Amino acid sequence: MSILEILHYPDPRLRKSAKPVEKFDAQLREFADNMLETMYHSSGIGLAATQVGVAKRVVVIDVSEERDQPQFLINPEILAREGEEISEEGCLSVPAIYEKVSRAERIRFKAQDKNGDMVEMDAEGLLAVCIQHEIDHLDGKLFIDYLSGLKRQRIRKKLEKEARLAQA
Ligand code: GNR
Ligand code: NI
Repeated sequence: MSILEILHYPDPRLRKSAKPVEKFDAQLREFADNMLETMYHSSGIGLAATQVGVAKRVVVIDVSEERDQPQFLINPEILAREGEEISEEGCLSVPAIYEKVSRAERIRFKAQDKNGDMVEMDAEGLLAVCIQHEIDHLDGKLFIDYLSGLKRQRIRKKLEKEARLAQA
């Protein structure tokens, strides 16, 4: 297993739209396991393949307190949305920024597991927020896109400065 490098905004690779997974083979399972290890290593509750520079529709999630309930969502799709809820979001690709975002309160979604078997489920609360956040990543979208242009520009300048300092 290995820890993958997580891209930071404004890296252009975060804006790519991910392609559906077609082959459910050992390589996919190894990649998904590496994503899970990377997510736990960074103390995240979710991670999309886009964030590690891979344009495939693979998501890992674990919203449990004990960090022992991993979920692998391959080719995830939202089938229905209900209600609206505002909650504070963060993102491993937008480090140390937390802002309020409005999302559907409940969703019905489908996804394939690591073996390619289709599952259909309902989600609410933090899990629903996380799934919506991760599917956005697969479509090249970030939670800061829901903020004002001015706020987003401030965040971009801050992270660009941090990237320059890390380089020097
Ligand atoms: O770890 C994460 N926490 C989080 C908190 C509120 C809403 C969404 C998230 S997802 C984030 C990890 C991440 O960046 N996934 O893409
Ligand atoms: Ni994120």
